[in-house]
Amino acid sequence: MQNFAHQLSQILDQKYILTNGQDMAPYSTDWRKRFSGKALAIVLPSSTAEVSKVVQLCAEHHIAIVPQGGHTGFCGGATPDNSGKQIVLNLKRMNQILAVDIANQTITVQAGCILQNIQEAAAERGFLFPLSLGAEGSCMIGGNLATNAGGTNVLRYGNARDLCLGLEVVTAKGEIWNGLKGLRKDNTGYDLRDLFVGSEGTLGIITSAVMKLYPLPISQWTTLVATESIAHTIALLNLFQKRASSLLTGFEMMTHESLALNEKHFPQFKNPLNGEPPFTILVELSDHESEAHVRQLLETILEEAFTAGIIADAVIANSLAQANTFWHMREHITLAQAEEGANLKHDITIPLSSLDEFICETDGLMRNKFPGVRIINFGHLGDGNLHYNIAPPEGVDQKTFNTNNEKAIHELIYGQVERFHGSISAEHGVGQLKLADLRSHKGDVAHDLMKALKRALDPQNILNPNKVVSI
Ligand code: FAD
Ligand code: 2HG
Ligand code: ZN
Repeated sequence: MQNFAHQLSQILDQKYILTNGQDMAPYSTDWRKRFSGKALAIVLPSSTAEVSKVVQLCAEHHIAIVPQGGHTGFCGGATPDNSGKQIVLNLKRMNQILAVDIANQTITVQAGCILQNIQEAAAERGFLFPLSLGAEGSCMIGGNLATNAGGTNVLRYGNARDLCLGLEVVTAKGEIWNGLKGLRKDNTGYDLRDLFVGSEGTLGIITSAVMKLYPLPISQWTTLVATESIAHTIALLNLFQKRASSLLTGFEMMTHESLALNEKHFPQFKNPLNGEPPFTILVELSDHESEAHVRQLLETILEEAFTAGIIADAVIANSLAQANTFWHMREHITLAQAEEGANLKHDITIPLSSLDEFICETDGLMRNKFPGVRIINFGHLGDGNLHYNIAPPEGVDQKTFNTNNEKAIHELIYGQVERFHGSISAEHGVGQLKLADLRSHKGDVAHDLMKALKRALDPQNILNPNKVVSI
């Protein structure tokens, strides 16, 4: 081990190799404080060449590597285990915007770029980089790609994978694969880019990426709408899809119970809709024509929805500040949950055609089996993606509740997900949180194929072992 430490210090300046417990602490516990571990060292490379050399050295010494970006992931993917034998390779020093190609409408960035910095760099040049999520001030594009992050614009622009045109990756042997051409069409065999996207650091280390840019919309209008049921909410979604088509850029759902928790911790976010509606829907339209055009369209659609009896109330944001408040209200639900205590997260997708039945049936089963629980159900309804999170009854100790009920609650919800042909991870990934659930969810054939890929690309099992699949 001493030899390893010495050789490591030949690759990076000693100040970028953290070994002191206090220095390592921020890199060893995730954002939710749900997972923590003990690393051998935290290594902070500044270039692809350094990443490559570190991986080669680790391969030589059979030392496992946990790639890490902003450490905001929800599934413990970026947290080391407790062995004290894994290094955490944090990419934060690789934070350069490498190029903006106006003609190709792309931006090339290093993996450690903070998502918000990429959005701002794009906006400065008149472009939209549409990936957007609550953690955008601290998550990094390498982590976004490794988890195939979703967020609030997927409905119109797709997830991280859809926005990616190329990658540079360091393999488990320490080789550098340069796939940064940024082509929109390239059918030359297996798609390596799409294999690394979503692989959560288990197949390679993403060091740079080429991402798509879009023209900035001229005008955006945000509205909050009250609905009485999920059936009405889906009718509203379909109406917006029919009338606004690609101008529909956001369709988020918040239940009354989610907003009540939000208001408990952030009283500034009071729902402006009348009468505490069961479902509050945030709809955003983005237009490239004119402000008047999109405002008129929004009003027409809302009128049609009122007449059809699909919606009960609506408030259109009358300023950018109010639109931002609506979005902050939505984004703060995650923060309110963290304030309340670590609840049980379920990041699921259900086909939209079954969503109503799923929620009615699952809510019923939950309330029956676990009386008094709070179902903090909200999410990207336009994508069929629910954050179906479970908090204990008011006043019950969170830790005790989770210890006693976590397994049974996961089983109930995942059982329902299978029954309705959904997914147990829509956007947050598998990490260590869902490692044990993956085989039964994917089925033996798919799971064995994943293991075969892992063995082929990382035969020594040094890249983020025991995350996603164990071999
Ligand atoms: P990390 O947490 O550091 O890592 C995540 C995984 O990627 C780990 O397995 C890690 O090993 C791997 N990894 C990291 N960097 C690399 C790399 N360069 N190469 C290879 N592997 C790597 N997620 C959503 O999808 N949608 C949301 O709306 C959303 N909202 C959020 C809101 C809040 C308030 C918070 C705290 C989180 C939210 N997340 C959301 C979850 C999280 O932000 C995303 O999963 C994000 O993509 C993780 O990025 P990160 O840089 O923090 O990655
Ligand atoms: C969001 O959509 C995030 O806000 C977080 O994906 C979801 O808190 C959650 O479970
Ligand atoms: Zn989400």
